[in-house]
Amino acid sequence: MANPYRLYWTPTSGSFVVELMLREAGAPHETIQVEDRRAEDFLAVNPLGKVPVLELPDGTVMTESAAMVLQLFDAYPEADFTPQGAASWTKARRWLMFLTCELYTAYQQSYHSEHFTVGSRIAREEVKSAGRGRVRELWKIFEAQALDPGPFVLGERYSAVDAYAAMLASWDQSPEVLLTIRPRLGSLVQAVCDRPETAAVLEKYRLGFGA
Ligand SMILES: N[C@@H](CCC(=O)N[C@@H](CS)C(=O)NCC(=O)O)C(=O)O
Repeated sequence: MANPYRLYWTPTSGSFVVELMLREAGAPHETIQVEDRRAEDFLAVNPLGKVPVLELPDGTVMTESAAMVLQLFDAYPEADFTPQGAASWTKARRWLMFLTCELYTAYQQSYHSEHFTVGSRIAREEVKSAGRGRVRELWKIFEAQALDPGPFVLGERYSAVDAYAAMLASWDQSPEVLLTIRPRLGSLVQAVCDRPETAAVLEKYRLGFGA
C-alpha cells in the first residue's frame, strides 16, 4: 500500500489549504503538528523553519504552499478543486502566484516583521504597518481583477485557488472589515465556508471570520 501524505502544520498556518485539499480528495494522509519551528529536528525537514511542509507518498519533501496546491492539482486532475481547460489554468496559475508571492508575503510582513528589518521596535512597527497597508491594496486589486466576474476566481467554477484566498482573508487583522469593504471577496469566502469539509478544517486551524 502507498505511503500516506504527511503534512506538517501549526494552527492558523498556510497548511490549511493543503489539508483541505487532501481531505476533499480523500487522499490518505497524516498530519504532524509542529510545536517549535526553530527546533533542530524540524529545521532538518525545512531549514526555513516554516510550515507547511508536505511529504509525498514517494517520500519527496516539499515546501511552498502554492507548489503543494499545484502538486495536488496534478495528483487529482478530476477533483472539483482542480482547474479544467487552458483558459482556467492560465487564470488559476496567475492568481495562485499573486496570492502566494504578494499577499502571503504582505501578511508575513505584518506577522513576522523580524524577517523584514534588523531595526528597532519602531522599525518593526513601521514594517508591520506597511504590510497591513499593502494587504488592503492587494485585496482591492484581487477583487477588481481576479473576481471579475466571480463569484470564484475561475468564474462559476470553484477551485482550490479560492480556498487559498479564503485562508489568507482569515489572517486579516479584521476579517469582518475586510469582507465588508470587499463584498465579492466576502461572497467567495462564504462559498468556501459552505463546502462540507471546510468547517472542520477551519476549526482545527483556529481560523474564522467572526460572527
Ligand atoms: N512561502 C511559504 C511561506 C510559509 C510561511 O511563511 N509560513 C508561516 C506560517 S503561515 C511560518 O511558518 N512562519 C514562520 C516564520 O516566518 O518564521 C509558503 O507559501 O509555504
